[in-house]
Order: sequence, then structure tokens, then C-alpha cells
Amino acid sequence: MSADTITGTETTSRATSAEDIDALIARRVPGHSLEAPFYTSDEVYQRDLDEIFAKNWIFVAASAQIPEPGDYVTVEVGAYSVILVRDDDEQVQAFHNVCRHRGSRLLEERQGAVGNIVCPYHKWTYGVDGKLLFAESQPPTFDKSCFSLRSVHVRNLAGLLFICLAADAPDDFDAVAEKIEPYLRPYDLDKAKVAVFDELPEAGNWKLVMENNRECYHCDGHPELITAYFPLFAYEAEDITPRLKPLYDRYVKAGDALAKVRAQQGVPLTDHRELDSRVVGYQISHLPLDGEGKSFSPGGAAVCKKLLGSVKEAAFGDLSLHMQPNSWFHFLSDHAVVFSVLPTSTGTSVLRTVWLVHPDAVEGEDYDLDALTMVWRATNDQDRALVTGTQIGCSNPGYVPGPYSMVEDDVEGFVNWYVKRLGGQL
Ligand code: 3BY
Ligand code: FES
Repeated sequence: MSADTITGTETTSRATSAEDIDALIARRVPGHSLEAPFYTSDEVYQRDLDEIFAKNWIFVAASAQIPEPGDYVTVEVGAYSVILVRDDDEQVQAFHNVCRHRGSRLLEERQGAVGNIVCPYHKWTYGVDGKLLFAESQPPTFDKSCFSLRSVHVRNLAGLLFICLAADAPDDFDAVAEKIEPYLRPYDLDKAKVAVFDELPEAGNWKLVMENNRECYHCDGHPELITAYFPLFAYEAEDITPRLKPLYDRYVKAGDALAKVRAQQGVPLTDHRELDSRVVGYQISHLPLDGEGKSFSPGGAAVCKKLLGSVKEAAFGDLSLHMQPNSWFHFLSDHAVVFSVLPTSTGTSVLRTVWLVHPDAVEGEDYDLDALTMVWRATNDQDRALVTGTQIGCSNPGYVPGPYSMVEDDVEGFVNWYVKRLGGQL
């Protein structure tokens, strides 16, 4: 750590070349927020797209968003656009959203249903398996089989869809999936029903959205969330201040009760934390909830009458999963909420949030939409304001990186992973 950084002397600069970015990476001070160009430079943003979003597995949708053959979602990742579609064999396929004729975008909507994928320009027509079925006025030598849609790697991890845009996808996804899958199995997310799909524009670089998610140092700013969620994420016993002691005691007691329920349910009992030590960085932990301990709602009460999958006990806490580079998840007894951050420009991004419930849960009977979404819509909006303020602050020439507290280890975990991947060290 340099003396400049400790005292907060201005050390930031603009990054305009690959060498500048390499220098920024090399002089990054662990334990501190990143220098301004990581959030404000178009060149860094382009490197992020090339090295992070085009090379890693990124979470993009729940398989429940495309339950039937022909159902699709589109995902914008920087300049990329990808179609995820369920084919006639009920498998999920992913394709570049680009026509093989002269490159028109194929599907404009963020979700929908198609029989075939028809290009709006000259009507080249593709099956939902990506094969070109029809192209008018072609010479006899034209071979349709050479013009299928270009596929993108896709994996379905217990109902969570990940894509990788690289030709060669990182090969440790399957090893991580094997560890995570037993935790997710009880929720049967593949069969769940989408209750709500929100898209929230963020006036901040995608990393600020992620960093904000990786700590609860700011959770006093989430009054709705913390009636159910213990704002002790990443706190160790030694981090508990006198102010937090009563809350911590309640958390420990609720954790003991949840441990008993988990043992009865036969779910994995250990947490995993490999946030910056592998290419597919992740963390999974099963946390108790406050109050009634059942759901994200005022006082922790249930928000849906039907429990997900094979979950038997409403007070089943919060299975929380964080993945690098762009996602986090909360799985509760009565619903799940899945989040993905997608970069749209240097200083903007989009947060997609999907609420999942039991496939037979009926709106108005088993759940109320406002009650189901209240906590995370409020929390996302509060976080959006924090991210906006941080983007503005980091863009101010007066900004210098500051030190992380003892309870921001997972921000550090995210930033470590990011810097290592950007610099090719992981
Ligand atoms: O969504 C999460 O993972 C939590 C909620 C509050 C802060 N963050 C750690
Ligand atoms: Fe798609 Fe011509 S660009 S049919």
C-alpha cells in the first residue's frame, strides 16, 4: 500500500491505452476501492466486455422464463445480443441474435414466443434449433445447412441459465455446478413459474452495482429488507460492535434453529466460498431470516402459500448464492429472486430481477404481487440511488480510492477476481 493511498492523495488518472490499463491493474492497492478509470474510462469498459463478459460464464435468465418450446428471452451484453430459446426437444439453446444473411438483428423484444425465428429484413427463417429453414431466391448451389444461427455456449444449472460468449468456455463451470446443484435441487426451479420480471436501468458502471451487492455495510439504507434479512452479511463474530450485539444474538439463535431444519431436509450443510480463487468464482450459504424466518416481507412472514419444490418447512431461511461476475440469488421456501447485472455503457448498466414461485401458485390466491416484490423492489431502488451517487462521486476529479472496512471482504473478493481476470492472472 502506498503512502499516497493511505493519506488519500489524488493518484487517479485517465486510462486511454492498453498500457494504461495494465498499469492501473499493476498498481491496484488491495483493500481499497478501485481507481476512477475502472468506472469512468471507455477503454476499461471495452476491456471489461472483452475479458470479463465475452470470456466468462455469465448468468442471464431462469429457465422458467422460457417454459415452452418457442419461448425466448434476449439478453444484451455490451454490443452482444443473445437469444435463449427452448427448442422442440425442450432443450435450451442460445444463439447470437444476428441474421446469417446480412446481419440484421432477429428478435427485438426482451421476451416472447415464436414458431420459427424470422428475420425482419429479407425473411430468412430459422427453426428454434437454429437451423436455416428458408431463404428465398438462392442459387441451386446454396447450402442452407451452412447458415445456421451461430450458437453460444449455454448451461442450465438447476434452472439457472448461464451463457459463455467465448469460443472456448472456462471448463471449471461443471465442477462448480456439481457443488451448487445439491443446494438448489429442493427448490425445483426448472419447473417454477415466473411471477415478475423487472428490468432496472442503473446510472452506474456494472462493477458499482456488483460491489454494492457484495456488502451489507450500507444495509441500514434498506429498512424493508432488514426486517427479514439480518444485515450481518460478511460479519464475523469479531466484527460485532456493541450496537449490533442484540441483533447478532438473535442471528445466532435463528441460525441454530435453521441448522436443525436443514439437517431434517437432507440439504448440504456446509457453505462454500471461492470468490476469487477460481475462474467461476462463487459463494453459497444458507442464512437464517429474522422474525418469522420465512420470507422477504415485513417481519419475515410468508408471501406465497405454496412452497417451492420439495421444501417442507416454511421457516427455511435464505439460501444465498453470489457468483462472479454478474449475479446473485436468494432462494426461500416460498419464492426465489434471481438477479443479473448487464453492462450497457461505461457509466450505465441494467439490473434484471426475476421472482419465481411454485408452478401452481395463483396470483391473488396464493400470493399478492405487491407483497411478493415489495422488499426487493424497494431494495433495488435504494441500491440504484447508491450506485448513481457512487458513479457521480467516482467521476469527480476529487475522488481517490478509499479503504474497505472489515465487513467488505466480499467486495474485495469481487474486485480481486475482476482484477485477476482482467489482467489474465486467473
Ligand atoms: O443481495 C445480497 O446478497 C445482500 C443483500 C444486501 C446486501 N447484499 C449482501
Ligand atoms: Fe436477415 Fe437479410 S439480413 S434476411
